Amino acid sequence: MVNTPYTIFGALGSGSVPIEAALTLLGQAYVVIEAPTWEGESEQAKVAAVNPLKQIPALVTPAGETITESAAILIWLADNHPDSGLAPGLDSPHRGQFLRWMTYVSAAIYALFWVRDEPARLVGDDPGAQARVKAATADRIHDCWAMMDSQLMPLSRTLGGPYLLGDRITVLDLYVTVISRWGPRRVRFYEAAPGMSEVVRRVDADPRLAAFWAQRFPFFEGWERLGQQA
Ligand SMILES: N[C@@H](CCC(=O)N[C@@H](CS)C(=O)NCC(=O)O)C(=O)O
Repeated sequence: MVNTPYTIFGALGSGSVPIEAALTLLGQAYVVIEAPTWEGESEQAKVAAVNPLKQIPALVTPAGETITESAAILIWLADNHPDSGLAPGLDSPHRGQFLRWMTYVSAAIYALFWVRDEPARLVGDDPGAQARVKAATADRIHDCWAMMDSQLMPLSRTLGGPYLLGDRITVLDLYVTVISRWGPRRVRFYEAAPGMSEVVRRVDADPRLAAFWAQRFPFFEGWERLGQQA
């Protein structure tokens, strides 16, 4: 019997990338349906059938179930491959902190991109108001990363491993690594979150993901600063 692979509605450099990275580490077959939703209605139409919000990422599992919401997808994938170590298990003393920070990245940080990517959604066509929204959300993202760094790194240091939650890479590492590449970009993230910066640089350089990053979120000269103010 041929196993149906996972199907991901996603796009280069988008919120589907940590999910694709997780599947790469898991060695699971997957196909990506490219749907860069920010490019307009025809791209949104591709994902509308599986996600009425017309957002990526959306995952269709081999059993045919659709899961949306990046944090939920990442946690689900890790939980369904418990030997992978991609999440602390239900019996782990760190499960609560894992769920806390997965949800935090999604709710406090990723959610701001709905307005950052298109400030007119909230403030209309006024360029001055749009610039203020960009600046204010950049500051908020910086502050949220700083708060996470100050709250999570003491535990991380106690655990003493190379990753946020110890010796093994988890989907939290993948999530923070990718979301921190977006505006206001890594240079501000490095200022805000010096502890987590060491970890994301390690994940950027992970040889298991080198070919994947090159394909799905390529590094190039100056990428850490690009659009820093935006
Ligand atoms: N809460 C969602 C947010 C997803 C999201 O904002 N996706 C972006 C691309 S990275 C998108 O599709 N934006 C288009 C839109 O919101 O209209 C998640 O965590 O998956």
